[in-house]
Amino acid sequence: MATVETQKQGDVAVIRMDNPPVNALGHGLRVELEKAFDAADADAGVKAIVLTGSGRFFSAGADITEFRAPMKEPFLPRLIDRIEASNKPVVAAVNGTALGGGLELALGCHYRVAAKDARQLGLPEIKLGILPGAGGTQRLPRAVGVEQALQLITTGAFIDAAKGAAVGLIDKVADGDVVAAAVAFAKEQVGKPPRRIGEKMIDKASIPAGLFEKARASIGRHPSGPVAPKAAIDAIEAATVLPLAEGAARERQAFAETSGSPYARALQYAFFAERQAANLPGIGPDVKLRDVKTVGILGAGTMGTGIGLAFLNAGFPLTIVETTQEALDKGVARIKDTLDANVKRGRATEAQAKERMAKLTPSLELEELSNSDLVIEAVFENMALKKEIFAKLDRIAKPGAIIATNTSTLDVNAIAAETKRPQDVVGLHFFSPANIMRLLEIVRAEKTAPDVMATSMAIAKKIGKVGVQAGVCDGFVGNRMLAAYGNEVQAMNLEGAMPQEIDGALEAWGMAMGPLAVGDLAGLDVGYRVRKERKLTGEAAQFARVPDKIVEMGRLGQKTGAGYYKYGSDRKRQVDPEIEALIRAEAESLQIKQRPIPADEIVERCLLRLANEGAKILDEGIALRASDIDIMYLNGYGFPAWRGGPMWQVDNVIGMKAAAEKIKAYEAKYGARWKIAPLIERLAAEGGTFAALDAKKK
Ligand code: T1G
Ligand code: NAD
Repeated sequence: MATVETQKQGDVAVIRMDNPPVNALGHGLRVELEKAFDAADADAGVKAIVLTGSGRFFSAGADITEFRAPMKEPFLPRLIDRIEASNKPVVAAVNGTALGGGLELALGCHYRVAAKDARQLGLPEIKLGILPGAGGTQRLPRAVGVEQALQLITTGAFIDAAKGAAVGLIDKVADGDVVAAAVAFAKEQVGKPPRRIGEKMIDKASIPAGLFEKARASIGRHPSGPVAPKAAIDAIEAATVLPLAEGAARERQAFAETSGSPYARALQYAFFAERQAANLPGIGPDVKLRDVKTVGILGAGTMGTGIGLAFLNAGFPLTIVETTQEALDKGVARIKDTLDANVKRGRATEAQAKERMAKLTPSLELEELSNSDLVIEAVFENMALKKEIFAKLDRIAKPGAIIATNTSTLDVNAIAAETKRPQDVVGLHFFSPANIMRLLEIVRAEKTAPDVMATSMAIAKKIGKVGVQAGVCDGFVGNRMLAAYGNEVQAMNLEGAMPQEIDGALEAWGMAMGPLAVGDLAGLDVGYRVRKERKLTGEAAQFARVPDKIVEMGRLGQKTGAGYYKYGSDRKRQVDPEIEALIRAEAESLQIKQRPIPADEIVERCLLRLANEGAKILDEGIALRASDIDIMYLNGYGFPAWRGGPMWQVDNVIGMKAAAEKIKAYEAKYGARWKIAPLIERLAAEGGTFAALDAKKK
């Protein structure tokens, strides 16, 4: 329940917001805030006002859950205008996170004093497909300058108190108690005319020529989609030519327009879906987590080194084990190079890189992992090898250690059965590059203990990953759907759509990278090894002929300079007529009559194959929620967040009924690979949705 408490310190009224968990500025809090300010303004004994939050939050902004219903008075913009209009100096004591409407509230105060450890200051509305709607696009450029405001608002990036002070957002950084510092600061302002940011007119001479044109031109493939970034730039430009009231009216209009867009709805769905993914039925906060302080990794190849970096960057001591000195040195060098590159890119300091490297212990001895609290195996994708290793780890690893496999497709139950402690075994399926990709598919085997699942979820958060539970089946959730998606791509290849047309259509639709270019990036040999393990037959074997031939030509993708595309030294992809000729020859040998395939058909077939397979996975209980599947695709497979995910697309864009009809039509045309998922058939008949199904599980 939202509460606002006012406590007088001499002639300063300290107003404290308390609305757990993040002091979201919901209706209840706004009502209490207005009352508190009215009372403080009316109290003759009050000469100044300090506004602060509670715990680690000043305020995380507007209450996103209220976006689905008409907003109720007092509206946040008007409440902030009212605070700025106060004739008594108002100082925000920014005790911690101040985001979105929370920072806009602080900007409505006449001064801002921040706690030294306040690290999350920003206007991240763009990540929700909207723009700041309570004066942020008008007051921030007045406070920090137009360029800085443009950068902060169009990226949604967070800055800390020190940076805030450097750019003029924060007036004072408090070493000790921030409220005490703010009260002292407020006392110094008594009797002086309040400094109202909103009244300041921006000096046009301070705006570099062509700034807004450049900003519009660089929007390109913004992760928030095509609408919100432009609206934000337009609103900030309005601040440079209009007084606050008119600029704020433009902002509110743009806010209303962007809020209604499907992209904003998709991004807000993704916000909550990501948090929902961490909730595992039957595993409550009462489940005690295992204490994981040290980590060991087996295999220092593509994945082992990426996973290692993710843990080193999060401060974990790491032991990494290889079979040969050469492989070990190569892995350690890759880790060091990446740490150094992060320093060059300003993502880490020299000291941090040194500290992380110092926490790395390379070894050729498996026994070195006997003290690790968590051991992650990332060796070749070969069942016999993994079984042999888990049998050894069972003897070596300490009691209570979590033993994880990074396999991308193999049966984790069978791997766990090689140990006498299957309850300690889990699949921790990272995505390449593992130090970058946010998704961590946490594969729950039949005997995986609840505390191992809960601990794995907590570790995911600690290393900056989004943990999502998956059950055991071939390819788990993500790669099983990827196989269906890839199968349809190969079918369209043979039907006449060339790699650049398929990748082009999906990238224009918003995918970070088309599926064939992704294959070249990850290495076509990974898929080749998986197909050989699977011993494909029938249509699937036919469709695999092109990718198999490409690999057998030694074209493994970027790492060999050629795959579906050719790659120059700039790693830019080039269409290769040799591949086109190979695909056409294969089609001819399979008597497949080729035709041009329109881009929207390419996109639709990929989406529906993904969602159809996702629905089967959901029905089998391999995934807990449709929203989990979407979160996997947004964080592991380059699916644009502003498109919500394949399941969200069926619910909100294609429609369940239309999806069922289209899938049946494709089944009639192409056969069994398009067999409709019983769940889609059922939901279409009942007028149901995946979202309604998920809601039933809450
Ligand atoms: N509204 C409603 N609920 C929120 C919320 C918000 N703004 N922020 C967080 N929650 C819930 C969240 O769903 C979770 O719930 C719990 O709080 C803890 O969050 C006019 C219109 C602040 C960095 O974009 O980025 O202001 O799962 O698990 O990892 O211009 O939450 O426990 O039930 O994420 O410590 C702009 C969104 C809003 C910030 C904390 N604000 N929040 O991260 O905890 S739009 C934002 C975050 C706006 C104005 C516009 C993060 C966080 P549950 P958590 P965390
Ligand atoms: P890789 O070939 O790059 O690296 C494997 C490493 O394991 C090699 O350096 C090898 O020397 C080492 N190794 C082999 N046997 C070993 C042993 N007994 N002890 C210690 N080290 C040993 O392969 P990768 O791409 O890193 O794949 C590793 C695992 O991760 C596989 O199971 C793969 O399916 C999975 N995976 C790969 C990707 C990807 O995109 N590459 C993504 C997710 C998961």
